Amino acid sequence: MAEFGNPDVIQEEVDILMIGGGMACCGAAYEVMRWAEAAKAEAGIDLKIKLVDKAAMDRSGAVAQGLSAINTYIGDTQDPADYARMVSNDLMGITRDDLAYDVGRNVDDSVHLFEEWGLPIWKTDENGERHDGSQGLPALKDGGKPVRSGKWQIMINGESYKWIVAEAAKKALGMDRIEERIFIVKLINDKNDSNRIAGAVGFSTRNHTLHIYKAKAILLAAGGCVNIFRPRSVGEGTGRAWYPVWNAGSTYAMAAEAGAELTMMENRFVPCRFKDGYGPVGAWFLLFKAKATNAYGEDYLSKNKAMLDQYPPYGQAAVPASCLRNHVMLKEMKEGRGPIWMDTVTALGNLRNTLSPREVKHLEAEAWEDFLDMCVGQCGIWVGENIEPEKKNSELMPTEPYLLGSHSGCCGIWVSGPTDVGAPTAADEELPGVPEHLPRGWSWGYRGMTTVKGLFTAGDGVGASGHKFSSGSHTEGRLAAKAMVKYCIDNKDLKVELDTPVETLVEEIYRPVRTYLEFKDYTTAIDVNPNYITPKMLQFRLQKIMDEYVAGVATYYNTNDKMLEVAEQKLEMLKEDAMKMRAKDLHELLRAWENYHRILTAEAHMKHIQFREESRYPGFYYRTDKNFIDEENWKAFGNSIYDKNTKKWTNFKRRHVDLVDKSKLFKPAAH
Ligand code: SFD
Ligand code: AMP
Repeated sequence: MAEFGNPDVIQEEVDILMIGGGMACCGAAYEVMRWAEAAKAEAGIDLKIKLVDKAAMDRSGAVAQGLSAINTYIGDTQDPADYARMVSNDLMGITRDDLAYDVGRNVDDSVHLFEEWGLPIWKTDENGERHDGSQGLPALKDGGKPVRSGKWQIMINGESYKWIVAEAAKKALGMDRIEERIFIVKLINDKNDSNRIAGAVGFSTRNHTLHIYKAKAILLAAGGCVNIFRPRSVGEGTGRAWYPVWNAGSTYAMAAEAGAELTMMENRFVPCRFKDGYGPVGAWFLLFKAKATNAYGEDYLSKNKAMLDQYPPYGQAAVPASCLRNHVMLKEMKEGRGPIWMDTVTALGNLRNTLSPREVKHLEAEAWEDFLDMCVGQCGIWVGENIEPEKKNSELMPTEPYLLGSHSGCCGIWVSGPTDVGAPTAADEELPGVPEHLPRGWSWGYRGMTTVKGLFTAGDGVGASGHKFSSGSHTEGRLAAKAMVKYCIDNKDLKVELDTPVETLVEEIYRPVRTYLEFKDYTTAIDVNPNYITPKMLQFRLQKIMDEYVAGVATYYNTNDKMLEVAEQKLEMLKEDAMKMRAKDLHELLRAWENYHRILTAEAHMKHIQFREESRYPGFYYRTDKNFIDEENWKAFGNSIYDKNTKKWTNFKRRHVDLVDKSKLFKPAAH
């Protein structure tokens, strides 16, 4: 009988393993069966497929609470090149146009599917009036007109968004191919080719079983990274964050340990959010046309606009990048003109001048529904503080940093782009530091494949793109699924072999449990013990280091070369001490490994900031020793490789190329 500390080991061999059950993996799950069935019919190949999620797919990942907008829908008045331009502008010029363009040309199909599966999408009628998605107007694919909150965003009634998307994924894949509550701890390389993937290992968070999967192709789409920085919410509020607290950097850490090349890990997202409840601001700025002001009622974005001229060309774009919007806000806060307010009162008042009474009522309800759909905690704040948004303004605040590749950020893994969108090749060979074994150029045949053979990613995992959001992540999952099937067909005779013996894997993964069982009786208080550290305490230590030395809120997002040196030493020791984490139950075992993933992700972030000798994202972070943007030397991808044996990082540049003309974005430079 399996017991705590002595799990049953279950081994399984599949062709395709999908890790995660979020938007990207739901997209992959939906898509993969179509291609797998074709492979069976046309080539007689019967692919074995499995999806594992650490949680329950109906409510797992970033869309757990639902959403009130789909932020990427191209529609019929813009094209994928416009989209690639917007992505580049918002991420200060260093993105992969091939990846963004590819998402742009495919994403609407996912949105049409969501609607077909039952997601209510707001519509505009022939008189230009807006309606909830349940009003029976034509579907988008039949010419229905969405309600655009912004140029790219459309409004939905989306509390049950994730249920709907997960249901379609489950139906397509079948429940016998899905295992929930399995936390994957690490990927395993191939014994005969260290740059090939061979499997993954994890454990059940519900019973004492350890799961080892052998797989030819793996889609690693376990979301972004939350809680590596000390959060603004402390005490009883700890755990309140904007992005999903249960996404702990597993994507970046496991890919790095498997040897995959990471890209733009210096990038982060510091969202401007409603203070304490973390309510998103997009609907307020874009749909309600609200303005943010400083404490003295000044519209600081207009007032400080000239500040952005020192960051040409991005500061001069018609819509300044998200980080630059933070940059002007931080000036107000640092110079003592806080707090910052979202002027909800004026915005809602103005609506009465232009809209019908029915529409006004609808939008006033939306003021609440926006948060009830995706961030219910913000409604708790409003109720608790007696805020009626039509009568009382709400405070805004830049949050602690998050690492992600699908929202307004672009850190992640370097992947193969589509084969048909101008992928530059060969030129990278001239660059010093690019390791020999890596593919040259931007496409090596399988969309979404990392530099490790057979390892794919999507959504938050794909770096150097961003602004995919829920719909684009689903799309990238679908693209990866198709490519994985192709990879399996092309490698049908491949036999992968795990490079680590099963006993070693069990020993390694259950180490925190065994440490606990060995030492727990040494003291009378189980949380105080010289032989181990609790995952919670280790997390506090990580967050303190990152906050104080790697540009967290404590220093107003400032760091410098010297602070980074200190962080480097402290993180190295923390990584060592992570081996002494204890797990007194399965829940703590989960926490222990989540924290290990966080540490590696944090280390990647720090190393990349150290490598990039400029401040590319003012408003997200500043290197005060290099407080400028250096287009000449740093308009390049910052990439890295981690060596799991030596535990060292190698950082290097990859050349940046614009495939889409960006001149449309900019006004002429001011003189
Ligand atoms: O308002 C393991 N997002 C928004 N997207 C939109 O389209 N519109 C919005 O309105 C958006 N906004 C928003 C958004 C997110 C959040 C949290 C809020 C508001 C409050 C962004 C999207 O949600 C996001 O882009 C996608 O969900 C990203 O998709 P993906 O698949 O890359 O990540 P995921 O959905 O979080 O899923 C991750 C999965 O991995 C699992 N997992 N499984 C096994 N082993 C491990 N070690 C694992 N680690 C994680 C998770 O359980 C999950 O299933 S707004 O701000 O603009
Ligand atoms: P958010 O609610 O901040 O996550 O943003 C939702 C969407 O609106 C994203 O596509 C953002 O890029 C966009 N957005 C948010 N605020 C602004 C703004 N002030 N100007 C332009 N776009 C914005």
